[in-house]
Amino acid sequence: MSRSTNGLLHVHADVAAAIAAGRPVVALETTLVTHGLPQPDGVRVAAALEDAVRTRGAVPATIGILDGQVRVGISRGELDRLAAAPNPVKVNLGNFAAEVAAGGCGSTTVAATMVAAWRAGIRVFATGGIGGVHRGVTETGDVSADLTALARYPVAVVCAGAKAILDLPRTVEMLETLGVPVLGVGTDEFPAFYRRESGLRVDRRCDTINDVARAVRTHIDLGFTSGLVIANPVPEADALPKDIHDSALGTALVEAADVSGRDVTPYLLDRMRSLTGGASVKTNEALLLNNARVAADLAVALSAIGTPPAGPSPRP
Ligand code: PSU
Ligand code: MN
Repeated sequence: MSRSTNGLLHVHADVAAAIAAGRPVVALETTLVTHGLPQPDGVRVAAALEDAVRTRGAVPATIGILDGQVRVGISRGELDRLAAAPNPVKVNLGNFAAEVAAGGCGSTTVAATMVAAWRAGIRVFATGGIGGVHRGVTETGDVSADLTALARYPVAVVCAGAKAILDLPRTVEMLETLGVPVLGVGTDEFPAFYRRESGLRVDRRCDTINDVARAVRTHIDLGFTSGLVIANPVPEADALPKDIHDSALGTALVEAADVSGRDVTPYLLDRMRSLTGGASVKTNEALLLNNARVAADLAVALSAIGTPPAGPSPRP
């Protein structure tokens, strides 16, 4: 595979050409593939997300770490290798550099994917739901590095809000504290991943993708160096029914009492899967595809109004 090297990044040739020409590119993460979904769903969904991005006229750049190389745009075979690894490392901000230095393999979380996307000059990224402030934070102090990355790197993250396993009111408060804009795609309400409603507000509702693109562009032009949350609710028909959702979540949270650190999110997502008889995985897949499509539309709209200069923006 031919690829260009930008410092420590290994950017796939197709992705590098699109970035250089200001054509639309969408970053995709790999932790949801290795830790968020069971196999073979993970690899199948990853390929479907790439197809969804291509169908809407953008170039997908799935990001992961292979043999110490930060890959921006990985092939299907490489994705299979990552997914087949016995214990793939979940890479966030803290363990990123050491994993690369050691020549290891790992999947990138939202936080790690944002860093790689930003360094490569990609402005738009699609995931399922961002990490945030965990329930019981006053005891555990568990706050996802995704929030730290959102405060630091100017990438628009299209997501179905934050995962409902989290403390959503505290997560929204933290985004406000960090100065991360939260734009609702056709909604006033911050979405709750498997469900559309949370009772919490977004900073601003955007009813067209051009409204979102203008807000993102203006955020960058004003010199903000933070990311943005583009909150795109799961389609109504794909949302988990409230009773099923609430009872599964209640049980999963009780069961997770002894789980800590990086294992918490994968554990809860897996418990939701079995407690809903697999329905949560179908919902997760549907919201991921919906986010990939909206992210591609956003990348196309941004490219049409003139993407900000390629490459990382200057640090303040
Ligand atoms: N979205 C999904 N499934 C996932 C994730 C997001 O639909 O598994 C992953 C992302 O990679 C995110 C991570 O960064 O969950 C959050 O983990 P933590 O709470 O440990 O920071
Ligand atoms: Mn954590």
